Amino acid sequence: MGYVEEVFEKVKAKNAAEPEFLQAVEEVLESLKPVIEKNEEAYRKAALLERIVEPERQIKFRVPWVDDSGQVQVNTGYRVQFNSAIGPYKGGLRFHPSVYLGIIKFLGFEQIFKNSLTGLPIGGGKGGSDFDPKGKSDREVMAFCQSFMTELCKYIGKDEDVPAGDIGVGGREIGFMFGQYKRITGQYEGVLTGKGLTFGGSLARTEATGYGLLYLTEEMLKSNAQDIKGKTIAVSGSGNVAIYAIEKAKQLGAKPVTCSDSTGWIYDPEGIDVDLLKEVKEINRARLTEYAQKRSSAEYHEGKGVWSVKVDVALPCATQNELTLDDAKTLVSNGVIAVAEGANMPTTLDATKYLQENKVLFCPGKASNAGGVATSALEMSQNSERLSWTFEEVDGKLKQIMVDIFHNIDDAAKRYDMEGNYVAGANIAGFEKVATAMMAQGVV
Ligand code: NDP
Ligand code: 2IT
Repeated sequence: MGYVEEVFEKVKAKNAAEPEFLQAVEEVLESLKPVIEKNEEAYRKAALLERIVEPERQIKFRVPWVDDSGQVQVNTGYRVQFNSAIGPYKGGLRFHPSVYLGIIKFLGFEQIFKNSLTGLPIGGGKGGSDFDPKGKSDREVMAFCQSFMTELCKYIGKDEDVPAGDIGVGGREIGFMFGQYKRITGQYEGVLTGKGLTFGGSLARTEATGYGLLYLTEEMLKSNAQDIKGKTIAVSGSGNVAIYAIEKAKQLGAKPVTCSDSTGWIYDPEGIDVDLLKEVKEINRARLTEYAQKRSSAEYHEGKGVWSVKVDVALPCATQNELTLDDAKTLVSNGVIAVAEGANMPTTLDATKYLQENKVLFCPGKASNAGGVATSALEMSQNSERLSWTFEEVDGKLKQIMVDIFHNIDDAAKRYDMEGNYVAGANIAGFEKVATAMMAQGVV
């Protein structure tokens, strides 16, 4: 058995109850085989792969809080500090009832390679809780966030670990957590990103993941003799990533025709009305049925279905494993030319393989959704120099970072004779920098 297989067997035995983590590790290790084979003896001796799949630190804690009826509620909080070889731990916090250690570990593991691809000095981490912000009052969300931060603040800091948002964590939650961190520690520092613009947030951070996804998709299409302009696009999700993906797609002359939430989906053949979507989701925190009520061109469907629409490009922007093999078959039979992941690991492994075999351009999330964390790192730079850059300056840097990421992963795939395999390219390019740093830093 080769070194890569040996390590994966150990990971499976040790993390058997964490299928999402195993899925993320399997995809990365599979891609790294040709890289490892070139230098197998040194990597094996240094136990490089065993170290890269083992988080440096995992923190799990109780989060008690009082609901509006006076009842005490208890949730579980997590922070997985996965790898600090190239910078302080960086990665979002997810508040969703499905959160358990395996989800946080998969996200933290992906974050190592994603953050490396940005070219910026940030290590990999992720955290969150099984708390469900849906249907909670602002006071309940504040009570939860304050209790969560009361424990988390012991383990984070501007040069140590800098969390941000993810599913269920947006500007409101980051504001409450920042306030509590400052109150407990007395430090006014850039310990979180995605902050409000009046207290150290960066212009364009809200838009960054969705905009970045489109900048990369545009570049991927261009380098394959295609133009984003005029393309019909299916987007899933209707949260932070989806909304700004739809907005930028329209600005680039494409036509996004779908979006979804956990209860249903919209098909709007005239193109999604992004102002209405923002009103429904960002202001009213309502369901997509409200979008359909206010827009005569829109059809609302219960359940899943965005991938059944005939489109040129598909952008999954909701959650993990939302695009399955059956969905991939439908997309291919409808003539899709490109799929780029806005969410983390939204495409199952068999669906990814099917798309690649059928010559669909496929970009994995660790490359195509890296614009969010890249702009978080730009927020950290602005906080360090106590300055705020203009929207144009941040957006310009974001665009350049996404174009560079595409060419970097494209080149890495070519170097290993896998031209067009952007999954392999992203894993290899992300790994190379982290591996070099880990080898140089000795046994830590
Ligand atoms: P939001 O909470 O803003 O939006 C999430 C969207 O996905 C909502 O429309 C939500 O619907 C839907 N969704 C979430 N979970 C499920 C589920 N289990 N089944 C069906 N639909 C679901 O999160 P973001 O937009 O920030 O995140 C979306 C994805 O992008 C995640 O995978 C995240 O990890 C990834 N990501 C986010 C970045 C960021 O900067 N925010 C950066 C890079 C990646 P509903 O409201 O009904 O639950
Ligand atoms: O998955 C991700 O990259 C994020 N949720 C953003 C992380 C960040 O630190 O901005």
